[in-house]
Amino acid sequence: MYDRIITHDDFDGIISAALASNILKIDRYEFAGPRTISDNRFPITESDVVCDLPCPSEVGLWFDHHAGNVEDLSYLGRSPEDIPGRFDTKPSCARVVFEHFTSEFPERFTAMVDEADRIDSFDWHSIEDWRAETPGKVVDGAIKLKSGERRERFAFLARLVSALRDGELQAVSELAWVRTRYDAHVAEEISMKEKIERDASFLDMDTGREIVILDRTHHKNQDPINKNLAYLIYSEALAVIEIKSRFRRGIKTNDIAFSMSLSLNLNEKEHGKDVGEIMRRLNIGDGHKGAGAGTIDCASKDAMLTQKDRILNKIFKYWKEMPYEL
Ligand SMILES: [Mn+2]
Repeated sequence: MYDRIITHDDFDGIISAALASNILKIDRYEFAGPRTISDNRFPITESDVVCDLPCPSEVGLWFDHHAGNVEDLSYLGRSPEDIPGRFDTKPSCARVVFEHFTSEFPERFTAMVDEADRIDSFDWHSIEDWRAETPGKVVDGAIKLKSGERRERFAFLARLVSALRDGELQAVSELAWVRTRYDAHVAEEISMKEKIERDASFLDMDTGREIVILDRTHHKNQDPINKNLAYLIYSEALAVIEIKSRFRRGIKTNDIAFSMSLSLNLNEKEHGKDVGEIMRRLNIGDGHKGAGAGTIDCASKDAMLTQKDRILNKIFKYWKEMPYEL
C-alpha cells in the first residue's frame, strides 16, 4: 500500500522512520528538510508516508508534531482530521508515530522515543546534562555532521534507519560507521568553539557578563556554528545572541538576523526572562521563552551598523527589565 518513507533529516525524523518502517514494512527512505516540502520541491504521492515534515498536498500517511504545520494547513482550508496518519503536539514526531501504533512495537523502541522527545525539544536540565554522552546523542551527533557529501549523508541516514528498525539504540551507537561520523562531529564542534571564542563579546553595560554576543556579520562566509557551544566557554552566561548577515543567492546583504537563546542552566530556576517576548517587543520577530529570532533589513552598511547597536542596546534594556528570580 505504501512503498516509501519521506522523513526529516534529523534525529526525530530518523527515529520516526525506523518506527514506521518496522510496522509498515517499508524499506525505501528519502530525507528532506521542511523547506524542501513546503516549497513543493519534492514530488510526493498517496503511496508515501511522510514524517516530521510539513503536510504535502497529496500523501498516504502523514505524522507530525509541529503546531506551525497545522496552521499552514488551515490557511489552505485543510485540517489534520482529514489527513490519514496522526498529528499531535507531542515533544517529538517519533512519539506521535509510537502512540499511533502503540501496542505493536517491540520494547526496544521505548528508549529511542524517549531520546527523540528530549533531543527534539532540547529538554535538558543543565549544560552538563546536555553535554553528557548518551547513545541517543552519539547517533544525533553522527546525523549532525556537516562535512562530507550530501549523497553520502543520505546513504548513511538510510543505513541508520534500517539499523534502528532492527536493533537497540545502544548497539547502533557503538557501530564503527556511526562512531566515525560522531567523532568527526565532535571535531567540528571543537572548531566551532574556536570560532565562537574569536567572535564573542559582551556589551560595555553588561558588567555581569550575562549575554554573550556572537557577532558574525564581519565574516565573508558565515559557516554554521552552534551558538549553545558558547556556554562551554562562558558557563556563567545566561543567554547567547548570534548576529548574522543575510545572504541572497550567495551574496551577502546589509540585512541582519538575530537569534537568541537562554542558557540551559536557567531551566533550574524560576525566572522571568522571555526571549520570544523580547523579539515581539522589538517587533523584529518571534519565538518562545527559551529561544527566539528576528531580522532587520538595512539600506546600507552604515545603517546596518547603527541598527545592530540600537537593537542590541534595546535587547539588553528589555532583558534587564525581566526578573532573574521570581
Ligand atoms: Mn521533530
